[in-house]
Amino acid sequence: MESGFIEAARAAAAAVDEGRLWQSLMDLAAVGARSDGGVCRHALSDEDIAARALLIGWAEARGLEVSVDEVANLFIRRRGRQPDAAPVLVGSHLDSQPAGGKFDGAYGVLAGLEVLIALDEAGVETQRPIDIVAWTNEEGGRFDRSCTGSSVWAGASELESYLGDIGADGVALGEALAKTLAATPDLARRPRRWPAHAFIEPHIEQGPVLETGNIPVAAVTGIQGVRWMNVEVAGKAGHAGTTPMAERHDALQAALRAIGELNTLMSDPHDRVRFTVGRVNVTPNSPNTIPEKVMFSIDFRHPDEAVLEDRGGRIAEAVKTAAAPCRTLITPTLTMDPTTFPEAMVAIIEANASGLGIGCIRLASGAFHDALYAARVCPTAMIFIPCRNGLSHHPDEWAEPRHCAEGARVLAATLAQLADTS
Ligand code: HGY
Ligand code: MN
Ligand code: MN
Repeated sequence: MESGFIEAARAAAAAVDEGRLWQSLMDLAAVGARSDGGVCRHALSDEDIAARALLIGWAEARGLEVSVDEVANLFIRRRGRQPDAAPVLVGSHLDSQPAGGKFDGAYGVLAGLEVLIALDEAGVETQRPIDIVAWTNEEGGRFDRSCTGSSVWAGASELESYLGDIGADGVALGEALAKTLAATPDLARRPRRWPAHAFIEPHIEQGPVLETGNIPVAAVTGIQGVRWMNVEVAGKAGHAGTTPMAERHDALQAALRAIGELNTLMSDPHDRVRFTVGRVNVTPNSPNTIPEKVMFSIDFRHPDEAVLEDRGGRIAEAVKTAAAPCRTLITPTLTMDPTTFPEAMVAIIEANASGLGIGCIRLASGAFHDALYAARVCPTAMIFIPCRNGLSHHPDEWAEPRHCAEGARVLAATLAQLADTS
């Protein structure tokens, strides 16, 4: 790296302000705050709209240019010397799990903002623009599918295919999207497709490795594959007191048999398979009516595509056999293959951490992120920071202020470098 860059990268990293970054994280966490210290900020909800308004206010106060696209992905631009050059993107998501934490998603967006402010304060001018992005509906906690904004932006799916998704609150995604866009009528609109030079997603690890090893930062090498699906089990309602057990088609008992069979299918002595049934809906959900219908979710993950294909391909038959004579219907809702980030991108993060004297290891991600889709469009990688006990998707999710700042310093140097490469 030429010396001029090194000075710029160091200056940008040095200008990262731990207290300012922490305050922005705490201010954002107040939007959708839960009484137990967590956050509930569903995608395209009033809380999401309020979080966007807070971020837009901060950005505009710094003279940054804010825009939005048709799927409500929010962009905040810091201009470069070449205004029309493909930008370097940095960001994550503002939406949270229903009982989520202060840092999942929020850290990636706000570390990006802190770096743009630090670049200004350090007087660093970059060739390329740098765009912060807050992707719409990464979590999928409200609507059945996740990574809506990044998958549409990457061309992996069409916006129209999401509009009819009905949220857990009965509201269609299209309606919630229209309401969110209507809340920022004056924002410039981005077209559906445009070139990007690179994307970096800063995120808490959501696992124990960095904290256990007392390591401040990870250069993330890739993300394991994911298979989400919804299973519907159809039985026959009836009176709990009068219907003989031998004559019942109890959808919940059938679902329990199916889940038991799936636990056997997904058993793994090496503990690398991740299999979760996180949502179960029972209809009519009355204590004295035999369940007529059950919907349960499947979240199946593994780093090896062959395992995903093999075991994922056996789910339908296992469910059908175990639930009989109840009928079953399986609907895939998310299919992401394992992704490896380009070596050059991972190496840039490592080199900048080393240049700043910040410890860094390479680590694969067990959680999925919008970076999975961005990687289809441009060279992509992630920066992880530790989180307490590896806990996430939980109100007690926590990251230390110094780790947030160290991750942002590595991000500052990395973005300064990427925004100056042709
Ligand atoms: O589920 C995930 O892996 C991500 O945290 N939304
Ligand atoms: Mn996340
Ligand atoms: Mn998450």
